[in-house]
Amino acid sequence: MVNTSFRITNSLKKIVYYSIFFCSFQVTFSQDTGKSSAEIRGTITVPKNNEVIEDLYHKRALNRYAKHHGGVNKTPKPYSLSEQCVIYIESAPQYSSSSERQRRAELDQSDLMFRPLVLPVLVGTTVDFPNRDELYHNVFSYSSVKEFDLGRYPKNQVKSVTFDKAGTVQVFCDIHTYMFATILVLDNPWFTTPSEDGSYVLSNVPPGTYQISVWYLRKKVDTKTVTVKENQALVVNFEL
Ligand SMILES: [Cu+2]
Repeated sequence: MVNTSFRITNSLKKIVYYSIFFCSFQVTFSQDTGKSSAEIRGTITVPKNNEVIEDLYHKRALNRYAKHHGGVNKTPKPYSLSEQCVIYIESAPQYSSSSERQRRAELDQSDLMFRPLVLPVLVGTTVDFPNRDELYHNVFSYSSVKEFDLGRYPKNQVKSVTFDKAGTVQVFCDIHTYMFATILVLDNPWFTTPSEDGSYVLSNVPPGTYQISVWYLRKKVDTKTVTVKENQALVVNFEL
């Protein structure tokens, strides 16, 4: 009898120990990966008139060299909202380097335009700049975050740049002066682009108080201070 009750007590102890072990393991694991059930979601409403894009199309159509190469006879595919807009947290606590964010991205040159118009990347990302046009492009930036000049290169050639410092990089083409794009090099993985209906979700955000910003076309257009709690789905809408 004594033996049996001893065995039961011992088994109970083991269960308690293992439970504590697994619980603490899960908490540690969840903190290490930056995983949290909190999220920030909402809708971004953009103005109907898009003067920046209209101006780009207009200047592109006037380009003599492009005309000569048949570049402007083709109507370019309009930019989707996800190619024009980025939502991101300005600065966030430490996150695990095992973040699922890709460290490779692409800024396309096609139909005499860069695609997307704004490209968000995590610091350390290498961006490929493929030329998909029947003519030469010359991608460059004088940005203090990363200065580069890729020189002239023809169709199907790809040149790459690694962005190892956070900040804003304005990208241009030396041949087609109206071509522009922005690379947002961000120091944390909590950024996203909206769907066509303007909705967005920032998932697995650690609880805390943040500045959340919206970049639209050529500049940062809004910043809000928000506090998100554990297990909360915080709604933050933007009207630009
Ligand atoms: Cu060009």
